[in-house]
Amino acid sequence: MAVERTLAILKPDCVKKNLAGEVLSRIEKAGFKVLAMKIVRLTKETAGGFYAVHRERPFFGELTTFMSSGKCVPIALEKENAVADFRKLIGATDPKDADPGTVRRDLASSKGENIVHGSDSPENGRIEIGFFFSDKELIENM
Ligand code: 3AN
Repeated sequence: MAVERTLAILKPDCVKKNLAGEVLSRIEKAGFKVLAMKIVRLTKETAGGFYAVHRERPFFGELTTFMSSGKCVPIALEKENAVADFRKLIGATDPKDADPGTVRRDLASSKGENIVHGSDSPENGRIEIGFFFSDKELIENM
């Protein structure tokens, strides 16, 4: 299996509920290598840039308001099969549909406020990591 990179974001609900450590612990226990991590407060415009593919969706305003409502923790991760394994760890978008034992099933309250983001392909993983981290930040931390 190929070594891949994926971007996790611990969302504002995760940080506000003091669950950042709990989620990071689950990520580490699942074997992901943390390449880089920071804490940021996104503006509504920056959140809109990150989620540009969802611009036409009815929940876009709700999504960008939520993502700019508090601090987030973007984390660049690396592992074999990282994209699929991370999505398995976090579970389905709606916590009601997520498998038992997943981050979203255990900790999330709704489809909108679902604790954590994970990239949906290796290509988007690289693009999304580049949204938050420079090459220098990644290389110097490897
Ligand atoms: P995922 O994050 O599981 O890949 P996507 O890409 O379908 O899910 O959606 C992006 C983000 O938009 C999700 N993380 C979720 O927070 C939000 N979202 C998706 N569907 C809805 C919805 N019906 N209402 C509110 N927010 C939503």
